[in-house]
Amino acid sequence: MQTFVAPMFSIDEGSLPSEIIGVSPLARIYYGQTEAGPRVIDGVLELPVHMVTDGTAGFIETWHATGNVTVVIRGSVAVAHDGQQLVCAGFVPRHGRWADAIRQAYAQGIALADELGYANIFRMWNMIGHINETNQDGLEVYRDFCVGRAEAFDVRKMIDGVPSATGIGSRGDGISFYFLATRSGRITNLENPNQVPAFEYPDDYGPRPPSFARASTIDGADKLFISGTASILGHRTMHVGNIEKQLETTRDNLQALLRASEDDERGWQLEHVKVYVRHSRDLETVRRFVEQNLPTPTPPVYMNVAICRSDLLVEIEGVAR
Ligand code: 3EB
Repeated sequence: MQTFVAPMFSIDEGSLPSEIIGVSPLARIYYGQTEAGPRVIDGVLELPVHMVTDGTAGFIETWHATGNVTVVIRGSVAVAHDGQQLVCAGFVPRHGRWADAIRQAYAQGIALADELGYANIFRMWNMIGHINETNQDGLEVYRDFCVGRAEAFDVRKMIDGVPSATGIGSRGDGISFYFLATRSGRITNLENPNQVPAFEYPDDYGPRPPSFARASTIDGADKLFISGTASILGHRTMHVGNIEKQLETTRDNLQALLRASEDDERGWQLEHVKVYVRHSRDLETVRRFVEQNLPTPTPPVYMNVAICRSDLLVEIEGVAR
């Protein structure tokens, strides 16, 4: 019988992180100043994502393995797995239209994860260059991306829902993504009672709604993975142009998710947050607010990037335990 071990990660600024003794990591995501396809260096899956500018420090997000790691590359995606958990990383270079290329890359990753026996995809990150610009048909790049991702998830949605996610601007030109899956842990998704589920947004926000859940837990794992969360109530952006108010609504939405678990006794506590800020002039305000309102045992990381809706000024994701 397999026991499930919670996915563990660490964040290290600048230098290489210390690894868990004796086990090489599952994957390293380099949050830095370049973007490229997934690569394997010394047997470790790496994905460089362009999320950092001069004003903010880069960091390496390491996903720790629980046993021997196998890496498989197929087409534009690569996966690393250890018998219990899997990381899939992909990169799609700039296109005039995105949907087909995104559907193909995602479908390839999902198929590979399925084949290897990691059917439970519970968390994904999508870092999208030129996210608020339009494609060659005049459709916003984010909306174009959402079409391809939705098509790739169409088959799976009927089985076990969509994963929690971040869909955010990058400083690059292409679209970088990675997702996490488990072999044995059953996934439970949570929604925020104050927000329309993203996969049910009306078509004012694009031809296909964004395919993601607000938060996910995994049976046996002591973690709550919270999606990118912003100043949205119902399906509408609140407090356009007001960073302080957007921060308050974002905090309230995060807190609603920490309380949304049916397991009332549980009492989730935020362990780590990643913070995305549209305008560099808001960085200090955001830092102060996050320190006072969303304290975590590990320091938050801040990125100055665009956000999927052009009226959103800030977005915050988290992991709780
Ligand atoms: C929102 O709540 C804000 O497309 O994967 C947050 C998290 C957002 C993930 C995604 C988008 C995504 O709709 C935007």
